[in-house]
Amino acid sequence: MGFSVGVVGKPNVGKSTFFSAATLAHVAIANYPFTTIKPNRGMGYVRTPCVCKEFDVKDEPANSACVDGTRLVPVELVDCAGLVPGAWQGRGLGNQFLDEIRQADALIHIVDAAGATDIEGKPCDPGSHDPRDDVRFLEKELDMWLLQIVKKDWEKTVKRIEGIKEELALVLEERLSGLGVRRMHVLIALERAGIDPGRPSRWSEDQLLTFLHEMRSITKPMLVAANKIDMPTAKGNLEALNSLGYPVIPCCAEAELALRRTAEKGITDYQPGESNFKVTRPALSPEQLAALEKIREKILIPWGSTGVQAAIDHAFFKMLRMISVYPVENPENLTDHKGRVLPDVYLVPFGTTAKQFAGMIHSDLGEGFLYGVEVRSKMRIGEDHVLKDRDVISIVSAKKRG
Ligand SMILES: Nc1nc2c(ncn2[C@@H]2O[C@H](COP(=O)(O)OP(=O)(O)O)[C@@H](O)[C@H]2O)c(=O)[nH]1
Ligand SMILES: [Mg+2]
Repeated sequence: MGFSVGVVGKPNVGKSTFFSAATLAHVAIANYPFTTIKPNRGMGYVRTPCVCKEFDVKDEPANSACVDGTRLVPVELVDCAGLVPGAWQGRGLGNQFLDEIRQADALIHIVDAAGATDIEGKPCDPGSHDPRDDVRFLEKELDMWLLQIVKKDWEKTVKRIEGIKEELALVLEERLSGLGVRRMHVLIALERAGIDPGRPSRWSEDQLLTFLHEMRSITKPMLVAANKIDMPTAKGNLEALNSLGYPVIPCCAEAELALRRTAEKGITDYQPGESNFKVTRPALSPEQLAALEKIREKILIPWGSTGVQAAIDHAFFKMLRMISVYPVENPENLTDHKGRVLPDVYLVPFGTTAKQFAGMIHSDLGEGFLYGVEVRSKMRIGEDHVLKDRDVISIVSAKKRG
């Protein structure tokens, strides 16, 4: 639980606009888990087709919302400090930036696809800056930062591996646990870098860097939100951005913010992620109407959506491989102990077992786990049963929850 995605990038690319739009929830989600949080942390949500339609019930969501059969599940987003060259050496807000990245499980890299800001984020002639440089620059900053951390006691690390014959994967897991590095990540990165894990003393600095580059791309998966697609110079840069090996999602954060604001005020009927909206209140000036029509014609029709919601959904479902699971107490009428129908949905990592899931709902439920019921098939499931996306699960436990 508690996965978060960092919104990162150099200054002036639209990080705060993206973050404001994403965290401006137009539907009330009653008891979301992030009540006291820092100003640059906020709640956005992911969208998933709700199971209410399939089970043909009217649901009463509690920890999430259901709008026309789409479940909106709260997730945490972080508006990270702007990245400046030399952040890894502590330049600018470098330390704050890296600390925020350290805590994030995945990154949405906002890039000015229009090339209207230079490498430091200062405005320049649209089209004159190559946005691919921004991606390479972020990679370099993160890799150099990792290198610096690892090099601090590299001698000692080498001794542990070659002297005491400890496993490199175990040593680095221990050293870098604060960065979310697991043994498996180290092993995969070693394999990809093609270097000898038994003899780190023989690695060149380049090899060490290659290894850390691979490890970073596993522990901090990243997508590129190609922002400012409303600008004429953006379209031509998309193909180039696509060649860098990251998922690229065309995006117009400004349009999403405008649409969510009008929806909040009841001026439009707009659901984030949708390809259209309706003006519901006619009392708009011709200028306001024209601005909204422009968003429809220049963004929603040609691109399918503003890309903001798509980027968040992609980060949680495709990069972090989360699945949505609905716990219910009563498998017959899909209610909880208060009689609410399908009240909650949990986002959990793919691979979560029935017993782990029980423990996420309540520690007692996990400790006293007897068996579960997969409601769709009415089959009993054991503690090691691996859950699937959109499962509805009832847990039977020897301990009643609190
Ligand atoms: N044309 C255009 N401008 C945008 C878009 N998103 C943000 N901006 C503008 O870019 C500037 C910087 O935005 P901001 O969100 O403060 O960037 P940050 O420094 O990365 O947080 C502001 O003038 C925004 O209005 C967009 O999708 N299209
Ligand atoms: Mg900002």
